Amino acid sequence: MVSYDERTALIVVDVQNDFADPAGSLAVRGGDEIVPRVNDAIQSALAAGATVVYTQDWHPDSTPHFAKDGGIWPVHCVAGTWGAALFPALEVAPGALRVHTGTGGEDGYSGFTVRDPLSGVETPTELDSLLRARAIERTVICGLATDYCVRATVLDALRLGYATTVLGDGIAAVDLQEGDGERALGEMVEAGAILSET
Ligand code: VGL
Ligand code: ZN
Repeated sequence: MVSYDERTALIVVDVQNDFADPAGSLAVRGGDEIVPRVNDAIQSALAAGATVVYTQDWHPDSTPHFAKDGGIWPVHCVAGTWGAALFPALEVAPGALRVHTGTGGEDGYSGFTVRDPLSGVETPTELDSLLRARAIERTVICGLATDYCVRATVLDALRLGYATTVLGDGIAAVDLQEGDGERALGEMVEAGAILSET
């Protein structure tokens, strides 16, 4: 059971149709099943005056992130399309904070940074400054997918100095290789994340 306060931000990572809906182009197995737990977390966070931020993978039509353009992924979360929209069963407060990643065709998985696909140079998104402006000291992270965007966001949060909890019942993995999700969780815990249930 995780408790929230005004110095905590709940970061809901990429709970978008292409990942969460079984008909999505990069549907994560069990991606829709985490949503009730994520909604519970959102309710608890809001009730305690915590900040809630939603990240959204937000790609142009062509990006080296996609297999058709030299990357590894099917086309997904193209800006403004159904696949990029937040999954309808997810509770989103009016005026909720959203951070879009990959908007300039960048690669990378973290809500905090994007990576130039050619040079590998990483640049920050607005997420860290948004949290600092609210004097946030701790993050609680859930969403999709455990082995990509959740992993990268958790590792960046720790690197940036946030005490960080990952919600074990609020995440689901792509598992391109069997066990990727479990390995990613191990890495997060090794790096200092606390693994907890909603
Ligand atoms: C993600 C694969 C490709 C994620 C994003 O949100 O975890 N995974 N793009
Ligand atoms: Zn993506």
